[in-house]
Amino acid sequence: MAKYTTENIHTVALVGHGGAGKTTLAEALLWKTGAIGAMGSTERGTTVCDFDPLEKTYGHSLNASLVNFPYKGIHIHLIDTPGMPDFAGQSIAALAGVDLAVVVINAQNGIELNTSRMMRAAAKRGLDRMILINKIDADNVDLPGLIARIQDVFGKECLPINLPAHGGKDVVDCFFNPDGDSDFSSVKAAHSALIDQVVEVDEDLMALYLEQGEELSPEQLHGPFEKALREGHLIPVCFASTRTGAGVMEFLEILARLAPNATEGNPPPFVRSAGTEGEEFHAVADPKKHVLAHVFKIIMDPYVGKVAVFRVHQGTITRDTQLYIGEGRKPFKAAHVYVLQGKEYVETDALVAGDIGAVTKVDEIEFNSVLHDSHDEDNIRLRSLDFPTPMHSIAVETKKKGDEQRLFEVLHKLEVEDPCLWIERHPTTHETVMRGLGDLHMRVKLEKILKIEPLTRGSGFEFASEVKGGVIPTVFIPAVEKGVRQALDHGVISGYPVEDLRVIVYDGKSHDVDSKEIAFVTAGRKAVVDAILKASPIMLEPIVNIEITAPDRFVGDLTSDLSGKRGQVTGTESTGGDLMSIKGMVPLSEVTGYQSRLRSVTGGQGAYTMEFSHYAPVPPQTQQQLASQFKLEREEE
Ligand SMILES: Nc1nc2c(ncn2[C@@H]2O[C@H](COP(=O)(O)OP(=O)(O)OP(=O)(O)O)[C@@H](O)[C@H]2O)c(=O)[nH]1
Ligand SMILES: [Mg+2]
Repeated sequence: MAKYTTENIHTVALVGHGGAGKTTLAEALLWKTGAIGAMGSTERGTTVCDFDPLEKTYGHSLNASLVNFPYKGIHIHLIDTPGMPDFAGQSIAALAGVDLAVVVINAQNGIELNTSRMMRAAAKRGLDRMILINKIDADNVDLPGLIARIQDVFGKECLPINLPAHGGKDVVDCFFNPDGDSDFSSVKAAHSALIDQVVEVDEDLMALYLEQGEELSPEQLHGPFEKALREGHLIPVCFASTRTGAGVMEFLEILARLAPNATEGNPPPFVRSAGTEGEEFHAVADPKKHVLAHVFKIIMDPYVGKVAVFRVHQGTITRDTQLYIGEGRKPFKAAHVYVLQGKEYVETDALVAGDIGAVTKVDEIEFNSVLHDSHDEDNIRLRSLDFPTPMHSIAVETKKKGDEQRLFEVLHKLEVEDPCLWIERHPTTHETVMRGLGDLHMRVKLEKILKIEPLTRGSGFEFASEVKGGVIPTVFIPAVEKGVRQALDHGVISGYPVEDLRVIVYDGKSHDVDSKEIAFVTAGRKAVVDAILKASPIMLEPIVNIEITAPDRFVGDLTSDLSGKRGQVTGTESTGGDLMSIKGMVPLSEVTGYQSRLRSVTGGQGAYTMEFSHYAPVPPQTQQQLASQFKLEREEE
């Protein structure tokens, strides 16, 4: 059986923007607790969490990875998530596995795009939140200024729980410690601010505190502290440098002593229903109850097969437990249960409520599946998380004919691992399209697959012949179809393929001597162009909501760049420090490859996200412009 109890399990996700130091922090914690003998680094590609070869190439996390370690009798399950916005699918999904989200902020950059996004996502999920300001060793950091900005943007509930001391070489606790020296602010003031905030959630304690006027003990404060976290009434802020090690032990102490245990977080939003809505179901983190576990991550491991990573919310899973999936038709028995440590699967006897573990080789399990061991819990599901809609798409095809099925299998594997990667098969063109969150997202996924290249468009229409009396000889009907296809493939008004169309040929003429195949091809092409032009066609294009974050000195350049791309700026606001967020709407066609545009405008200091908004007709002058340009090209042909 497990060597620890549900009350001793703390589950934590490290989230925040790319490059903030999450993976290095996870590594430092593993090292300090003795789980590893030496500390690796993401630059050298030697960390436990970034084990994927592509993560080593890019120097960034691309997947959420799991580690666990004991510290002072507490068992900590930690999820290191990717911070780059393109990989948000993995970081948002990880929130369903934990009770506490620690948002790591890079002291040099302040609040960045994914800082705000993950703060919001964690709050929406009802998670306890904490902020860790990392890289306090770096030059030119303004920590008091950053605290002020954090409070400005995320609220006065963000209060330092420790403070840098001795020029950032140390970090001094302000929660258990009522007094002391620090680099700025005073420990005493920070301590009272924290305690004041905590007692606000407990009237009795507040009365006692005011009457007695004496120090409350950590034991007295524990319950109210957890309550304040649950209610979002307190968001502790701590400091660290994972490079020098300052604040790492202090953070570990906080994780062990103050992070919620598996019974102290807000209950996960389960519902009992066959649909998405339904009556709420309260899982109770009790190892003796029926099993209820939720799958928040799927790994398609080339050696192990399908791996389902889940959080046990109720009950105990052993290797003999018979489990049902979702509506509970067919049970399966997990031959082995595992705990993940980076890339290692460590077999274990039992996973209790609060634990994060995995089973392998069960094909029916999907992302978001609920596993249970009694029909009493059939049709329980966890409310879905909000994922950004993948807006970038590319068509993929195999070089060799006959490899399509294999390609589809490979793409499907990528899809089941990532909630923000969609693979679609176009029913008429038979085109396989991959949709993701951005250029980088697509690039990384494509690097996983070999030998793929952009598709030449297929034939997206239905063709029928209703020719009567043989006015067009049957042998020439395919020629007409060929001409029609040519017209549709090359576009009629603008050079974009025309899709979803039914063309019926019903009449024509032929001549015994002059009728040649080429004549029918041409006739078919011209007839379609004519018909479409007579229908006064309009062109529609997808419009996206875009949010850009960059230092304020670039705002002018970025907004005018956006306007130049037929975009519309709907608002700009400060997100703290010198960072500004620009929101707007822009046609998708104008922002393909925006990543490199943004990089060149901001010198690599900008980030952006976008999601689909709606379809809108292209402006008349654009349509005209595209049309006349196209006409010119056609004439040149
Ligand atoms: N100066 C300084 N650099 C640090 C510190 N912590 C991490 N770094 C460096 O910052 C860079 C990014 O660190 P990572 O741990 O990979 O950051 P991450 O948050 O995991 O990034 P993503 O995986 O992209 O989300 C690396 O070059 C680290 O060596 C720190 O405390 N001080
Ligand atoms: Mg990382």
